[in-house]
Amino acid sequence: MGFRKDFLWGGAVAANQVEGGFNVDGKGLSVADVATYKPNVDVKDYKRNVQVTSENIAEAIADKTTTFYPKRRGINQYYRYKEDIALFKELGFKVYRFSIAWTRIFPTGKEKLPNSKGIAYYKKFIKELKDNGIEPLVTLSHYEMPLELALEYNGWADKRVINLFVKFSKACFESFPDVKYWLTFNEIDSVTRHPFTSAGIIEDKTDNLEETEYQALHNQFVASAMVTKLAHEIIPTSQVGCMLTKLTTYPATPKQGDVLAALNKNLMNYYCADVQSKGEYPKLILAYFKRHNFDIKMTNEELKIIKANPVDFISFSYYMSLLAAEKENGLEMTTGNTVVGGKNPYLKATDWGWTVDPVGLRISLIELYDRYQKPLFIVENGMGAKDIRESDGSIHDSYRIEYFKEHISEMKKAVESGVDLLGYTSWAPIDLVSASTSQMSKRYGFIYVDQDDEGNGTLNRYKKDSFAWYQHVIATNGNEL
Ligand code: BGP
Repeated sequence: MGFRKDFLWGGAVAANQVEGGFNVDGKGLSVADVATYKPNVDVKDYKRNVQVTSENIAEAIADKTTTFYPKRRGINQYYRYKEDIALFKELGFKVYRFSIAWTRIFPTGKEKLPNSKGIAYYKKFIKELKDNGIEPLVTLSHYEMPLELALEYNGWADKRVINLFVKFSKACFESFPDVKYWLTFNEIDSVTRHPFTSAGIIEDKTDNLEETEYQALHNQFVASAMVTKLAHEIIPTSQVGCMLTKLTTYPATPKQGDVLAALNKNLMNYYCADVQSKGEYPKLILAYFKRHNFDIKMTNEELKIIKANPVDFISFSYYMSLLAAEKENGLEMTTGNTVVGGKNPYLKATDWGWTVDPVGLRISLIELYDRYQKPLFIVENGMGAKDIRESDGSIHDSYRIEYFKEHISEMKKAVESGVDLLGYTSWAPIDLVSASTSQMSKRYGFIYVDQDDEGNGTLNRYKKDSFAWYQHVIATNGNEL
C-alpha cells in the first residue's frame, strides 16, 4: 500500500516571497513590503528583531525602492509565471500552493470594490495552472495583510478587520470559482512568534503584547470560520483547511518535569487547530487565559460561528522538532522557523541550525490524524541551503535530495499505518526570498534563481539535481525515492 492514486504532489510558495511588482497594477503596500533584509538576525531574539515599530514603518513607506526590502522584489514571478508554471508542469506537479496578495485585490483593505487588475492577474495565473493540469491550492493570508490595516487598527487586534477579510475572501471565491482547495491563515499559531508579519500588530501600539496576540488569534478564528462557511456556499465543491506550524516537541530527558514541559508546548502548538477543527477552545487554553488575566473578547455569537464551521482538512508545515525541559538553562538551545527550543543531540541540523528530523514527520502525521480524524495535507517541508551554481550552470544539491528522500519515506510509513494524507507540497519548488531573514541565499528550490541577497542577478532559472529526482518521485507516485 502506498500513496493514494490521486495524491497531490507539488510545491508551495507565498505571494510576498515570489511575485515582485510590489507597486504595480494598483497593488497597495503590505506588511511584507516593509520587511528589511537583516543578514545577521540573532534568531535567539527573533521576535524582537522582526517586530517592526511605527518609526521603521514610516521610513519604509517613504522609501519607494526595493533596495532594502527584498520581499518587494521576490523572484519576479508576477512577470515570469508562465515560465515557472512550465517548469512545474515538467516536474509533473499535480498541485501548486500559492497565496493571493490581499493588497492586489484590496490595496488598503478598505476599498468597497476589488481592484480589477488584481483579479485579472490571478485569473490568468489560475488559468495557466489549470491549462497545465495543475490544481491550485490557495492561501488567503500568508504574512501579507494590507499595511494600512496594521497602521489604522493594529492589525488583527481589532475586530473590524474580520469583515474586511471576509470581503476580500468573498471576492476571491466569486472571482476564482475553479479553485477547490483553500487555506485561511498560513501558520496561524505564528501570531505569538512574529505578531507584526503574521497579524499586523505593532508592538508600540499595545500595552500587553501577549494578550493582544491571543485577541488577534481569536479574531482570526472567527474570520476563518466565516470564510469557511462562505467558501462552501459559493463553491459547493470547495475544501477549506487550517494551517499550523507543526512543532513536535520531545522531553529533553525522561524526568517528569521535562515530560510536563514538552506536554505543555505541544498543547500550545495544537490549540489553534483544535479551535478550527473541533470548533471549540480547549478548556486548558481558557484556563491559561484566566491564569494570566487575559481578557479576550469573545461573544457567544462568535463562538457559535466557530462551532458551526470547522475546517474540512488539516494542513501544516513541518521543518523540525525541538526539546523542552523544566529548566531550560543547561539545555543547548537551537532555533528555526522563528522558534527557539532545545537541541536534540541525536539529530543533524541545516546551515541555519534547524534540526532535521524525518521520523518527527511520521510522529506528527500520526498524532495529528489521531487527534482530528480528518484528512491531512503537508503544505510545507523543505531544506534551506547555500547552493553553488557551477560554471556549466549545474547545481549539485545531493543534501536536498537526501532530506526529501528521508522525509517522504517516513511520510509513506505514516500512510501505511493508516493516515489519510491528501498531498505534499514542498517548500519551495523554486528559490525565493526567505520569510524570516529576507535572504535569497537561503535556497529551498528544485529550481535555482540567479539572484543574490542584494538583488543582483539575471533572475534566470536553472534546474538543480533535485529537479530530476523529484520529477521521478512524482512519476512513480512516491514508490521510487
Ligand atoms: C514558513 C513560512 C514560509 C517559509 C518557510 C521557510 O514559516 O510559512 O513562508 O518561508 O517557513 O522559512 P524561511 O524562509 O524563514 O527559511
